[in-house]
Amino acid sequence: MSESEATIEMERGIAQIEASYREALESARDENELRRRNAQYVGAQGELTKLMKWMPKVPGDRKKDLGRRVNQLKQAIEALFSARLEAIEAEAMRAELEGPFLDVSLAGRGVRPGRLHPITRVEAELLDIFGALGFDVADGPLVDYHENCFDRLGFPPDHPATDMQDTFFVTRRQTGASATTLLRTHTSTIQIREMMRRKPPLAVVAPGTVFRRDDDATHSPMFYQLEGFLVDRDVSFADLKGVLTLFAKRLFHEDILVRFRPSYFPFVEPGGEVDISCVFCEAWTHDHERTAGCKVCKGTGWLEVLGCGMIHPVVFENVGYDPEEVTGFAFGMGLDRIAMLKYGIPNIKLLYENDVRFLSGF
Ligand code: FA5
Repeated sequence: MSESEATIEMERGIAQIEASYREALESARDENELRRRNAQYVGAQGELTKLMKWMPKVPGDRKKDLGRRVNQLKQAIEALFSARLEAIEAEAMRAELEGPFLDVSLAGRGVRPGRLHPITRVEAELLDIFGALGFDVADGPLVDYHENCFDRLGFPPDHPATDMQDTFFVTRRQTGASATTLLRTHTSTIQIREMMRRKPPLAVVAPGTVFRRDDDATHSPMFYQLEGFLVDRDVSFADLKGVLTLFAKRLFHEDILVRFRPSYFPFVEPGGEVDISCVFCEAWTHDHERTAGCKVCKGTGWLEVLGCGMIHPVVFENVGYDPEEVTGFAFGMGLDRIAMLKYGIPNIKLLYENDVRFLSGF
């Protein structure tokens, strides 16, 4: 191929491209088509790029002019491409904005908030109720001394206390060498600790876990109690009845009936147990037929919820209070028992099986 042929090819190519590119780019209807057509001119295999292959053969005096024209053409194509691309994008945006509304949001999965464990809920409710009556909240250690769990509470040394509240011992007293420690069997240990620490008047509630060698549908080796006690001058059994009746009404039902039965605990005198009218057959409505068929209260209409009594003078002496000066009452309830009654949970074990439904609402 001669030099003049190369020049002619380039001239012809440039003329062809000049004649066609504008129409080609302007008639492109969308971005893809525009890019494709642009590439046909200035892409790696594009016509303008191919034209440059003639350049080495073009005579020296024409090289500069043809090179400049190819460059100008390339710039013109690129400028037109950019302008068209912008216009096409603007048009697409306008069409989308003016077109039918497209809802791109998905109905979400919904957040399912968890719930507190039934025992935690019962505990919080009780603290609210007793807090409103002016009771403070106290805590104590899970491992405590034999003295705080039994001796100072007036359990006589030969008392079968450790049978009555089958105890897990941590250490045993070795001929007086070291104190006996145990997993507390009731929260009454906190009565002793708080009374030794503070002077009356005082009104305290103390929730916490306690441990006994017990294991059946209504007894667990670890369970929760809430202890309550109030010490002041002239505290009477009427105060105890008033506080516990109010507690039962607030926790369960305004119309609930409360019954006090005599019972024995070494640290109270007189001592009693409190029954509430059954919350399942709603025994306070006196629907005798319904109560007769109730499996929860076994037809009696009553459910036992706690132990209580007037604090024994011996306990006051053991903590350094003068029983001639102060009187007081104490009570202790099983929170598991109350949670089971409140939420209709048939077996205490269910509370400790980590069944996630207990935390997701029921
Ligand atoms: C006591 O533990 C006394 N400290 C309560 C008390 C305090 C009486 C102050 C007087 C004055 P009792 O052993 O009855 O009492 O237990 C109290 C409650 O704990 C019971 O009514 C029952 O609801 C619950 N309870 C007892 N053992 C278990 C167990 N193994 N599992 C679940 N709950 C239990």
